[in-house]
Amino acid sequence: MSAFALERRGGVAIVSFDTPNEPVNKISKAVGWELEELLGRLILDEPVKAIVLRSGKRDTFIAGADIEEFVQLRSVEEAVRLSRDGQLLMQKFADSPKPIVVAIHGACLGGGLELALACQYRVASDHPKTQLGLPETQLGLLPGAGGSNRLPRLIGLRAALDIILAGKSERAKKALKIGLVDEVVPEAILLETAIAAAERLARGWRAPRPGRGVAGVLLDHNPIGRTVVFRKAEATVLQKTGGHYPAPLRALEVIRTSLDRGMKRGLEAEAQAFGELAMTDVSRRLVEIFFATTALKKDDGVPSGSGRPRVVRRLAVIGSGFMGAGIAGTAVLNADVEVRMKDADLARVGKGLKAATDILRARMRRRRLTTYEFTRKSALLSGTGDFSGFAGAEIAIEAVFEELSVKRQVMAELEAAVPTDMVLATNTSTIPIHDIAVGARHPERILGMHFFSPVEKMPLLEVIPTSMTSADAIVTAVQFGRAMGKTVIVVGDAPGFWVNRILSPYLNEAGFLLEEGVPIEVIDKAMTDWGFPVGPIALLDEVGLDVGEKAGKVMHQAFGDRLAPSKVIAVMRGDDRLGRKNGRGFYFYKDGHKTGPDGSIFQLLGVRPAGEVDVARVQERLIYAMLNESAMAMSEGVVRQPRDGDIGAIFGIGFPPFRGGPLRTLDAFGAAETVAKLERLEAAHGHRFRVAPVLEEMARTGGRWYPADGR
Ligand code: T1G
Repeated sequence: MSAFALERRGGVAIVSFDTPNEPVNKISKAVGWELEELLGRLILDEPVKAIVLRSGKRDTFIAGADIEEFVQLRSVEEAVRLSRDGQLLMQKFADSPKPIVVAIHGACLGGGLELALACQYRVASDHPKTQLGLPETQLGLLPGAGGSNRLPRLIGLRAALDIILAGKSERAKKALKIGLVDEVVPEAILLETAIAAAERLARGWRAPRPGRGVAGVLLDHNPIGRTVVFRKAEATVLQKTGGHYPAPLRALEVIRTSLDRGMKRGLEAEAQAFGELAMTDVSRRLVEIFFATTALKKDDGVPSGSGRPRVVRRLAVIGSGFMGAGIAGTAVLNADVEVRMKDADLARVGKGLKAATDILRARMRRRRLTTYEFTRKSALLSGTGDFSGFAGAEIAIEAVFEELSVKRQVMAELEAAVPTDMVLATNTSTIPIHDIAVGARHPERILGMHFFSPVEKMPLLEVIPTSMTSADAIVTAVQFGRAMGKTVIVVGDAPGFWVNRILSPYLNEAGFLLEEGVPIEVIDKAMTDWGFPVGPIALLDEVGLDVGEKAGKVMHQAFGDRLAPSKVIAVMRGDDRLGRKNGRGFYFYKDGHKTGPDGSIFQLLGVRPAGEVDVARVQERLIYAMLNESAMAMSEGVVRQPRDGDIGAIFGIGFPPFRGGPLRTLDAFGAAETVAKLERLEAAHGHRFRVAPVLEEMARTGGRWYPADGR
């Protein structure tokens, strides 16, 4: 069945792209051939004077080339061929003797935008779902169907680099401003506007192109200015990626070749670079992450059909502190639900409401929220000093002090105040949910929702059911977490759940290294060099040394001496150091910004800072502490499959995406090699490095966490 339907309006042929049985339009090889054949027919069809290309899908235009086809590529040559074919298809659109107008509503990404760039005129709807972008670098690739060559020519070098290097999308209004689209109209008149433009173009009218501006002439359109731009862009890429991601650097090379040596050479360079990048392990890991996160969007954590979700229209939040306000603001921002916040006294409620509103205000300042949306969403927030207004909520989330007795009391008060079918969620970072649910009259509706701080920025949510939680409650919490914009993993009700479980030995090891006098910046740089966004010491300051101390105690109590924390945090707490939150931690802070390591902690610890440090050994101890714990937690069923463990680590603690997560890293290292390394570490540093039994088993049997073909 064809992906394209044809309708005629006078001299305008309207082509509707609607891949049958697919939720989104993708440009696969087959679709590309069909599109090329259709275009050829329309060009020869004398009555047709112009063409409009639109999507038949409700909220997506074209999601790009078919990523499924990349994972089947087996050689650079094959991948180069795929890119060349894409370029040739787009060139036919660019060379069309009849004007082609694209009517864009919804996601217009990757090859979809490259197709739009090859057309003569672009009209977009002003709907929030209309996003235009080239996300290829997020897959370890670069725009390989002409986009790396066409975009800089259309919108200028600097604007093009912004879009291609970060792989980000722009909403229609911004796209209009930078010249990526020619018109932005409400969806209701999108098609008519595109048809009118097609008719004008057929009569010889040409769209006015925005001026280049002084900066454009000085920087984008002259070789010396371009050198300055490329040098700055390369430095920024290296600073952001630590050199671990080749795609943005290759994109810079290709764009430079294209602008300095012409489009023909530029397209050759684009196809070659695409081909080489498609064969890199980095791209394979990033494509795996794409498919894993997409699969998680459909995984409610219970056997399909076994849970009936409640549609959440109102959220109740107990505790209006940092986390409670973050949860409230994020729920209003992304899930667009009413939120009622409660705290012991109205002054705290007022502070919480302000903090939640500030999350909306920050988005408005960055033009990711209109003033109207800000006002409307702010009105969804309300506060109370009692339980008034809670009865109308479908779900309540408590985010009170991380203390078992306090959480138990809140749950008891909640149960007494709200209907028995309301889902009651507790935001706790380590305390087992079944301990909090002790004594509950309806434990079937109680579960954990562990958000990460800051809530509005961190993408992961752990949903933690107890053995008594109902499937309805689980599905309701998972789908609401997703509506809040989170990637949700359902994890087992064991201390630390998944993320804090694998983080615990890693942070402990960082403390032991400090006790040996290894400088703070050496430890943190060792791990940022390995690919983490921040090092373990900086992470402790961010999370808060009080939180770290509490979590450390819970994990030590639960897992015994193997997870006994170093004495460092206790010493820091003794010196009233909380980290960023009180401006005194392992680092100095000025105006809320980290300024540098505070070496005075070594006097507190009574150790001399070490001179020479073997950084590779520092990396080994920290990495293997986390990998070993990951294997152990996996074997205990803390997460249901390696995919969830890897996504949880990447989205929860910034585990380097180019490595694919701790389980993919264990597969890359190999079980036998990992066991040997851990045995050496145990001999040197004690039983905390004792090999997880599952790894010994895998070393014997050659076992892996993922099938050898990588999927
Ligand atoms: N290829 C293959 N499958 C895709 C796909 C794609 N480009 N986009 C989506 N899908 C599948 C997805 O796996 C899921 O499958 C279903 O569609 C619904 O997706 C040559 C080389 C468009 C914003 O990176 O960002 O073009 O699980 O649940 O929430 O230069 O999908 O149902 O079987 O995410 O409404 C660049 C990726 C490709 C965009 C829609 N394009 N897609 O979100 O639906 S590389 C992308 C998305 C490229 C060229 C280069 C999102 C979406 P299943 P979904 P959604």
